[in-house]
Amino acid sequence: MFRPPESRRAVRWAGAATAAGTLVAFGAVAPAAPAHAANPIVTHVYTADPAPLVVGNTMYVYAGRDEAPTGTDTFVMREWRVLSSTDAATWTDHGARAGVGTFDWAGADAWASEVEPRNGRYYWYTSVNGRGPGWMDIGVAVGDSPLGPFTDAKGGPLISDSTPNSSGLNIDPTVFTDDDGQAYIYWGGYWGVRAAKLKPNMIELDGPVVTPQGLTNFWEAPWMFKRNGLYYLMYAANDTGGCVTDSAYACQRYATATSPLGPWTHRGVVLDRVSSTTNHAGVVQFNGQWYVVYHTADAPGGGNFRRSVAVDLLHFNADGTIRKVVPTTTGPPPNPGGGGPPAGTNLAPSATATTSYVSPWESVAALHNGGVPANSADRSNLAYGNWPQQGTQWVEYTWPSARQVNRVATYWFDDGQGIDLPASCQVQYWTGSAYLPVPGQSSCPVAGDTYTVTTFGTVSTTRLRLAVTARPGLSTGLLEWLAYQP
Ligand code: FUB
Repeated sequence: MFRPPESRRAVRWAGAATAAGTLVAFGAVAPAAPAHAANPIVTHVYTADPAPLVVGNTMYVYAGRDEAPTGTDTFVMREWRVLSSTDAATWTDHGARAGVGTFDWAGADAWASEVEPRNGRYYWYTSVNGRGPGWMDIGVAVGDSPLGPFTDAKGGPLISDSTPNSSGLNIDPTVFTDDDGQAYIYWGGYWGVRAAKLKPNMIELDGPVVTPQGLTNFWEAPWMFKRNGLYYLMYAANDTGGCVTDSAYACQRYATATSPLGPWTHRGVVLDRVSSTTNHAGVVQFNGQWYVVYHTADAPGGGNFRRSVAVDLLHFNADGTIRKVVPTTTGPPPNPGGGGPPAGTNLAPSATATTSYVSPWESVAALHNGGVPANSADRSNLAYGNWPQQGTQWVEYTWPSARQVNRVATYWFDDGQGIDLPASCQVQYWTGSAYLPVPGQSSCPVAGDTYTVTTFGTVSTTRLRLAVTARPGLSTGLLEWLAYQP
């Protein structure tokens, strides 16, 4: 088995295998009072290794609990807790919902976990120290609701050191279900990432364990998700080549692939080193906005073995790459939903955006980068603006082949200075030889702080244009412009 440098083991893993403890009942703990909107998201206990999951209008975060006393240089982790929020800003701790005692065959170390839903059930994949040969195993518990109760789904490890081609450290499962229903599990530590298909029962591997290629400098903590048909794998790395300067720490790198088992293409660092040596994160879309959930040592009295979960916004560029996370102490603004874009198939992400003019400090990529503005002055996810131009300017989407479109949704940008809501606007399409107003266009509303929708008769076109006329002496801008197929 590949071993990490002694210094690294001493800092991060020493003694963890002897941190035994068993909880008898989970979910019996009275929920703590709702926490404040700030990072870390809860501070009455230390929480680590967060795994977000959205069910309906609620974001759940599954997390281990760090119980190490001050000055203890080892993990003391015996339970997994569930936190929830309906706005990604204010959190409720539902207490321990599973623990080492959930698994008769386990003895210690409730390390990183992740929950995956299937057929109305919730499968909780956990890293835990089994009492068999070797150290860490991956177990799976199941419950009928996101809060459980959870029981052992298998009666033994899903993955252990005796699993052929398993990782040097069988920890940190991430489970992803593709659109065709096939589920995949990635896991691993000590630079050994592994993957396998899961059977529909979610408790057996389906085929061999493979070693995915292209996950540059993988150390541990994989997290898989999909966006706009592209697979993403984010993971902790601890190299000193652009990641960290001290390999006891880690950053989060990410890679993309066009198929779920890779090969992967490394894309860069998405989260720099945090205040704890370990760096473990998950990504989720909630009420139209993307979030990264991670841990730090930032809570009062915190440390490498007394970590706390934080939440921040995650932003994508128009080409699908991820902008580096900006950790905050405030956390994200409340996102209670309802302010998101209209339902339907939005064709904007697959288009190329151009404009008659964009201010050098703004970006036309803002139009279709999937942001959910909190209001018309919210430029946190890029903004398009054409100050100091006046009169009529335009933005345009171009597709490589004709698309059918029958409505657009517009979120206007108003910076309270030179950029204001426009006087009027008109949707136009390219006929192949000229731009014409789309037929039967409803009014082009110019309200602020909301999406406004313009409907029209279906056009089939490679180019859709929005001509925007400013109020006298002012310029105009947009935070999002969406184009829907019928
Ligand atoms: O919390 C214990 C271990 O630390 C996790 O399994 C790793 O991902 C690291 O965060």
